[in-house]
Amino acid sequence: MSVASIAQSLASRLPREFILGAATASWQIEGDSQGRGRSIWDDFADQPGNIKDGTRADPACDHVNRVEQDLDLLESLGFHSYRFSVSWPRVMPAGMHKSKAGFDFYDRLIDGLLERGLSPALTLYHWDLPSELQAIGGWLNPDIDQYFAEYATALGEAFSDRVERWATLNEPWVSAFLGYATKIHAPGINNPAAGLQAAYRLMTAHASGAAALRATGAKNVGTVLNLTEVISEHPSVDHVADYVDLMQNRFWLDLLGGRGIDEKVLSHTRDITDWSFVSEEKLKSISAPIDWLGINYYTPFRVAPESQSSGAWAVGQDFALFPGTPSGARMNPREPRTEMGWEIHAPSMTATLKQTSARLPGVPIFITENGGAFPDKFLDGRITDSDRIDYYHQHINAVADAIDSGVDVRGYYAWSLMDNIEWAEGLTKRFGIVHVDFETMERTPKSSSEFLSTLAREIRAHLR
Ligand code: PNW
Repeated sequence: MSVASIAQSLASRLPREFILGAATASWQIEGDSQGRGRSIWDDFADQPGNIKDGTRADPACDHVNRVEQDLDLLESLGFHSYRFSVSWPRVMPAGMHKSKAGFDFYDRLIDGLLERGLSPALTLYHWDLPSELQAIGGWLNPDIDQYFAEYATALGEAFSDRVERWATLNEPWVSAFLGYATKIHAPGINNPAAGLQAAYRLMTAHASGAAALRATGAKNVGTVLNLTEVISEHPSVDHVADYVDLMQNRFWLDLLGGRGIDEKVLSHTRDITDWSFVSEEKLKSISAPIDWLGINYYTPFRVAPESQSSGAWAVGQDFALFPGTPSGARMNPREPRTEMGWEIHAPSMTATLKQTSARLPGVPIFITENGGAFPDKFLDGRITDSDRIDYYHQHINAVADAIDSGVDVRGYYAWSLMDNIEWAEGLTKRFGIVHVDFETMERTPKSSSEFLSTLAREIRAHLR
């Protein structure tokens, strides 16, 4: 089948009003660190060894200086929506004072999207915390939810008339456990107790931020979690897989669903923390209804007995990221895998969608990220990334399967619009559907962008 006919048959499986888009995040693409305040990722990147290839904040994709060109690119691809994040230190350097230049930049971006027929989907926090807020404890500071609410108010006042959909946080699991429980990400703290406290405080900030946004008139307020199916590879490790599922998935959905913190989390982490920082009042605030939930899905987690593990390496697949995990097991991804070491297994995306809609019923879901890093090669000036097209094909089909079984999935965003700084992996992993030459900053659409572009047009075309 040709790529166009694959896109056509996929489109026929999706609702007519289904939203197809592409996603990015501020620190990964913007550059122009001189035009804003500092963030924890600038500080983290300055320390040799933290980012694999020594990549720092500049120039990234030089997006701030090339925003018109990037907007034209989004328009030419025919996407319905664009998911981006605001750099907190760009609009409020030091986390506190508003910067006119910072607001002007996002004004231009949002207006540029609307002029081109794309709906803006804005994430408030995709990991670039102002350094000054880290200096007072970052996500461990008991007042961090108030700072976040002030930031949310400022954004809501500026943009609530034009932003279609708001997300408070991106993947609090990553912020808490890669940033605080281990030192894979900024701020690089490496303390399991801190990880658990950060997880809770991030969610209190979600609550105060969502309320602050609503007070400015913002509509469609939700949040984004990275959820996945956790598969036990042997009955002897079922209890380990259950705990990983608890920390990866249920912990967050329980908080949002008003079920508090599971007894099993408390008992397994008893030697790490006493959770005395939790307040009933704040737990209640976290359970305020959200208008939508974003799921970032990439790969399943397979849990195998230590003795049966292949020892395969994969980014983020380590039990240190799940404080309190019982011993005796390992994460054990199967083939085929992407450059991140992440197993490609689309049925787990369907399973994740079904499981999530059962755990948080009645909340519309968007896939806010999905995609893969592959070893792209130029041939005669083109990148024919068939492996990435296959990945998108399989996973968007998996979304259609979930819709068929009754899950309310409203849209899907490809990660990512363009190659960018893949956090601690630096520029060594390319997730883009558009190639970026990091010397010349030239953008070259890959074949996968043509596939998604055809799909975006076909979804609307079967209206007629
Ligand atoms: C997500 N892990 O990050 C982020 O939202 C994106 O900014 C990022 O580029 C994308 O996925 C690809 O990595 C993650 O280690 C980073 O489990 C690491 C993990 C999960 C998600």
